[in-house]
Amino acid sequence: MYAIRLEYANGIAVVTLDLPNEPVNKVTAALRDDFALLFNHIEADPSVRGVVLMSGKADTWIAGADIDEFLTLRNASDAEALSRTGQALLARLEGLAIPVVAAIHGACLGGGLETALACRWRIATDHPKTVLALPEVQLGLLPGAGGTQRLPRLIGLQRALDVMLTGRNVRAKKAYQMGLVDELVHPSILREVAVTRARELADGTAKGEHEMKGRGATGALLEENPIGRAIVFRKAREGVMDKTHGHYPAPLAAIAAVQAGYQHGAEAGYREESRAFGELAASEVSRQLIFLFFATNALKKDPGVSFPAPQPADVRTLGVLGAGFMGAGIAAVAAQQDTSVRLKDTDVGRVGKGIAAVSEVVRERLKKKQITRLQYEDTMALVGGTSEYTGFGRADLVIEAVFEDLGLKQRVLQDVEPLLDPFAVYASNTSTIPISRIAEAAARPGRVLGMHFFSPVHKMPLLEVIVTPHTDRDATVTAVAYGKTLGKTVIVVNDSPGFYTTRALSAYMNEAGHLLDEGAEILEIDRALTAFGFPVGPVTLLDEVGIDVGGKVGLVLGEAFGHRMAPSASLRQVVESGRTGRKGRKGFYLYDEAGKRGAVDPGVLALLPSGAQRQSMAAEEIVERCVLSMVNEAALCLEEGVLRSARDGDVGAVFGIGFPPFRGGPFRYVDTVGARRIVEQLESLNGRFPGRFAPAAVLLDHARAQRRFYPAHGHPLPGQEGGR
Ligand code: 3H9
Repeated sequence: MYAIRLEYANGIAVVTLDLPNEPVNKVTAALRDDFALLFNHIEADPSVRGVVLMSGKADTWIAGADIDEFLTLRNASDAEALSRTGQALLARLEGLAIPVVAAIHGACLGGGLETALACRWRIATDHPKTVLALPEVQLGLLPGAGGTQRLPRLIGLQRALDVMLTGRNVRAKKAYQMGLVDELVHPSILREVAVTRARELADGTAKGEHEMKGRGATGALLEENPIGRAIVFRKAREGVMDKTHGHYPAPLAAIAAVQAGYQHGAEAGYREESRAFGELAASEVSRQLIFLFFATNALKKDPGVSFPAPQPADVRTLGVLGAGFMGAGIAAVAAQQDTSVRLKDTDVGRVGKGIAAVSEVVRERLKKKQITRLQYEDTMALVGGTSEYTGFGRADLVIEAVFEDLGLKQRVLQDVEPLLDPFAVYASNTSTIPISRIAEAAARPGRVLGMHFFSPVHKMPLLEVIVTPHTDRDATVTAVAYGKTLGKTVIVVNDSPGFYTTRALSAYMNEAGHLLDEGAEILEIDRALTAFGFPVGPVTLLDEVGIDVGGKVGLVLGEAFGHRMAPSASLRQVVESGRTGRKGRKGFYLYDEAGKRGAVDPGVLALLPSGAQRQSMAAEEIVERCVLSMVNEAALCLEEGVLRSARDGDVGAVFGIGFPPFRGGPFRYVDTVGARRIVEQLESLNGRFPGRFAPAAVLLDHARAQRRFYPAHGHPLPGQEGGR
């Protein structure tokens, strides 16, 4: 067999899955063939009394179906057939006359968990690497190998829906509590315990120590009658609609497949599951989400510079300048990766507040029981505060997160630079100011770059690293590698005002400002863009990031790019009024004491050039103008070389500024709509608003040559890895 090793231990077949030349086990066609051979073999050999399924990989048990294989599916019926094959194979596993024990260490995901669900007994190692999940919804799919039917049977309807609809990772301990696994063991005894259990199950001497232990009384009551279940299903659908606004069909399809199983029996449930799997796998949404999976994976391997890349330096000590919200956020994620952090601000009071903010972020994990009290204390012990520059001489990397003011940033750099190791990397966390301008103050500009984190740092997945023509390649790879250590998806962009993300976002927000100038309703603007798929509308977002911050960014970009990016009159006037948005409890919307958003603030309307008289505007007009502003700006960033690739532009927009994931990103959006159509729309808008919508040359080229940014078929990223 190709991917399976077989050993025998006293009548028990110990099967080790180990797909050659692959970092993870995944259910490829070869592995499916091996399973079929294995079942034949076991059925033909009466001396085999039980089976243990183990993994030969260090950190994964099985990472699910082979996502690459999905790219070869031509249509919905191909995908439905794949699901049927998976179901049949696992039905065979479940139906074996002898017991099969899943001995799980590492990631047990998607089709991997579905395999474990078809086993008689599941043992997991109590280890941080062991996580169980059905992440299919994150790829726009549903569990297609029986998961929608077996999981509710095992752990109850409500828990199963939660696992399936969120796709979240369930750690081993939690999995045990909810009945998803039957036993927890230390990794060193996994094999031994699994073999013993297989033998006991074969002998009929195993104790059913864990029968539906996790189900609470409320869950059971609601779930055990059709009326209660109807409530659960309705609530689940409502929850999905609230979260997704109907843009993601997969979670709704998963609910329907589970429901079909309850209402019409397992056979009907399996049929519905594979039918829906086929339909979803052929959908545009799934194609976009799978693209994002490959794009983020490609970025994991991208050193951030062209090959051959220098080795990144180890970052053991990090200096953070500025103990405000961003500085503390960066310090918190760094300390959680065992980096020793020096947090510096001008006085002890500010430093104290910063450390308290770090503690709050780390404490959140303690509250969620993701870490122990001891781990919390160990993490906090890594964070030291200073109002001098004590300890900065040892820093491998310094991240400056002071107020957005060029003069201040240059002064801070000049103050600290003489104290640093000459090879230390100096990063600014500015969101707008060109790094080259900050680096003008440096004696060693080669060590200076930008590390643009997004707020809140511990939650936002993107890091934008900004390099100037003078930045040393080894400084870039160090910043990129450290960003990955912090768990971020990292894109590298070339220096320019607003870099990529701030610039593309500003173009979009500014167009919303122009709509306000013309008298559009605030609510209509926000609603149109959330309906398009943004998590919040642009006016709400301005309140969230701070109107003052938006005003400053607008000035810098207006100065850099002229008329196209000049701030709208509405923005200028609301900035002048002193409103700052949610943080000041006064913005475009009303806020209560706790900062909860209410209705549009009638007071703000008087500040807008078009006054309180608002007029309804078609959602299509709002969407077209705001979205195309962003798309065109992204295209300009690509043709100017700010972006290294369309891939980076798409990942940056989705993970940094909320571009709807199911649309793949601005460049994927152009491919979907067609460059020619996009150019026509831009030209028509440019006729109405001269100079604001002149199409980027790269779009004109693509339209003329009917070219796409990505191939229409096959792998979305052929040979796109590599760097500057
Ligand atoms: C499914 O199961 C459908 C079924 O219900 C029904 C079917 C009918 N396929 O991330 P890493 C590759 S849907 C293909 O750097 P880590 C990955 O691309 C599937 N390739 O490692 C990368 O390749 P490369 C549901 C996969 O340690 C390499 O392995 N499953 C797959 O940071 C290393 O990966 C998922 O959605 C795969 N399934 O994280 C799980 N998995 O080196 C997706 C990994 O060429 N996978 N690769 O760039 C993960 O979440 C992470 O990879 C994992 C490891 C946590 C496993």
